[in-house]
Amino acid sequence: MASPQIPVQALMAASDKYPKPHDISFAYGTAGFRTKQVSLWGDTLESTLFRIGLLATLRSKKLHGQTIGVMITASHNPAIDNGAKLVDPRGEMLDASWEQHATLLANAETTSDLLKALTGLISELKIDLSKPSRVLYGRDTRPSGEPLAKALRAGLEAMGCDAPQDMGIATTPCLHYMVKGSNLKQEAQIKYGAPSELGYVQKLATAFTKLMKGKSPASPLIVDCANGVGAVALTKLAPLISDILPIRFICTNTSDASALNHSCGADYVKTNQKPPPAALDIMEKGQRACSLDGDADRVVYYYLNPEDGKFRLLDGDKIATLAAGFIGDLVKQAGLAETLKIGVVQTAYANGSSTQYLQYNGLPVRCVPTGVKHLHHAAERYNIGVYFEANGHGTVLFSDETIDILNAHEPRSPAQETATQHLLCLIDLINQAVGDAISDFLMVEVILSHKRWGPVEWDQGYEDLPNRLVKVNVADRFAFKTQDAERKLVEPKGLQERVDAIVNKFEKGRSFVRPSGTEDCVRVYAEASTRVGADGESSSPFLIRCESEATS
Ligand code: 16G
Ligand code: MG
Repeated sequence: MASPQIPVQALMAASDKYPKPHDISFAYGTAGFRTKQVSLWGDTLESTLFRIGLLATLRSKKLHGQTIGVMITASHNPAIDNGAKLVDPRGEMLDASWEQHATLLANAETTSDLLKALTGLISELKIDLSKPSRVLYGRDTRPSGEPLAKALRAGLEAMGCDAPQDMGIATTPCLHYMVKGSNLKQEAQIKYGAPSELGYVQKLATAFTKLMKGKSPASPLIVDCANGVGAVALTKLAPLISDILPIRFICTNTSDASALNHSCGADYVKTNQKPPPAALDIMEKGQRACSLDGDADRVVYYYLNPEDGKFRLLDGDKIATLAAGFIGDLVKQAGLAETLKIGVVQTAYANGSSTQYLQYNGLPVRCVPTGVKHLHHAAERYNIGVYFEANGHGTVLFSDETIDILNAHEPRSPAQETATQHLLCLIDLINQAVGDAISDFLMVEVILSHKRWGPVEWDQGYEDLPNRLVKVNVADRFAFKTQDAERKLVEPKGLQERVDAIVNKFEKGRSFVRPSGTEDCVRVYAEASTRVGADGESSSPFLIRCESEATS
């Protein structure tokens, strides 16, 4: 029997409705495709979403009908931006080798170019079109999400996707969770939880309740939802845990499209090093607050110092050290310190003090390039891999082997038994597919409650080195090539030596330059033991140039 062919006529007719804008070229980068839309209601990315629909169907067929995910979001970016990324069957980011296929399809100028590119891919990748295909898709609260989802659906239909499933408005981590769950065999799925939004909420609430058993209820936590989808997700979860964790929500306005990430959210807090105005209005000294980003996959904590009222940030590095320390102690208490090895994965942005603190506490630390996929893959190599970017993306991964070891473990004492049970509950509480702001803040709350710590005690582990991150507009960011997990520039030639010459003059000085993966600029990070050092000597032509360009 001849193998099925591309449904050419239907595909051409559908593709003509989504012409590619001629003046834009698209690139599948660190966070998938991302651009500014013409208006809040979109359209720049419609042709791209149509083509993602085609590619997601092909990816599913290539993987014998396993569910592939598509998330429509521009995360912490302004409301007028939007984006989309593909999610692979285990709930992880799209395999890097397929990123170029996505870019290729997105940039085909005409319908016939698109058809040619598709035919080429199908034969090069040996895709059997008779295989089934399943694609699950969701979007954040941006108004452009709806037309973009429609374009995606047209692409799925044109390629003959058997089972397109629309989650509607969803958080990025919930979509990752569902993709992972959908691809599990029945028995594993029963343990994992139902691959639905409700299944996820119940799984988190149950694990959180078990871990908080016997602990006194936490004091109220302020949660800034960035006026985004986190607010929607939390309306379902919060009532289930309100007895043990009272939450004061702020920035929950999802009906005003332009409010998203505006003067709120994790990126605002991390970049400006201050609380959102809405939090400042209600924060008491010493009270815990946290901010999610626009698609709820990133979280940072902060508080006002009880002594002087000054803002103190507890970022991804602080979350990583808190989690690694707590989980490390549980592993020891369970009697498994010799069996289960913990590792921490960071990027060059991790504050030098956090790295030193982890190493001092005997935890191996690895540095990888920026972007969740790099951290995730590196963390998978440990029994328990803790990974966080300083900006608040991150999670803790427990390998399959670790889960088996914990399930089979025969504790020799009640203390060992309790610690083992806590570890097993943490696996349910912590999203195993990707970092989730909500699951992460629940984890933080559990740890603080077990340790009877407030934010001050948590913060005492180490003091961040003063640091500075600036954005520099350059003619060609692709001229900047890095190595050693982005910590060294190899091109333009001679620039790294100039950076080193300045850095060497300062105690604990460290600086790196890397091209952004999401914006047309390069980023320059510097830290030193003093604020003056991190900002750079006044005679430093390099840093002065960076700063003036960044502020212009
Ligand atoms: C994307 C990445 C994030 C990274 C950021 C860096 C994912 C899901 N997101 O948002 O991890 O920190 O890019 O941006 O991977 P930059 O390359 O513009 O500095
Ligand atoms: Mg995000």
